Amino acid sequence: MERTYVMIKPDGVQRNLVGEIISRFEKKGFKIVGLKMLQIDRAIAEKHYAEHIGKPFFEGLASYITSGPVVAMVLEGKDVVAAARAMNGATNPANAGPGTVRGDMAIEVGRNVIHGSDSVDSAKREIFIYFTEEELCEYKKVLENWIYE
Ligand code: IDP
Ligand code: MG
Repeated sequence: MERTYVMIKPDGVQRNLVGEIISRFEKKGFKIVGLKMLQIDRAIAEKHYAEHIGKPFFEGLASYITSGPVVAMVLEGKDVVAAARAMNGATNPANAGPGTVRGDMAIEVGRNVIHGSDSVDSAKREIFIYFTEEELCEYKKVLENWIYE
């Protein structure tokens, strides 16, 4: 089973969207295997968004992502990396379809509520920026036979 890193950004926490967003992933059938709240500091922001350092939006992104607590989670399931990205919607909420988190809950790219890893490799890297192996839970859920054939 694949794992991905999903994070509700500070605007999502401030706007009381935590429960609704987590609920979407639960309803879909994905399993939460790691969950915590934390406040990102500058060093973690630079690590997470290393590929964007130097871009015109990076300083705005760094101050946004460090501006308040985030909710960090690891989700597990079949093809969950691509599925979570699809559920999050396009980076710019203006282009995100209805039914997606960004399409339904955000307006501007600089306040787009949620993060999801863009590949299996990114997921592995990002998960271990935020979690240790010991913080991730391996467990069975009784509904698995009703979610997977
Ligand atoms: P992603 O979050 O969909 O993977 P990326 O291109 O990796 O999108 O950008 C990371 C984050 O940086 C975005 O989610 C958004 O918060 C922010 N961002 C990206 N492009 C812009 C921009 O043009 N203006 C402001 N913020 C941006
Ligand atoms: Mg990205």
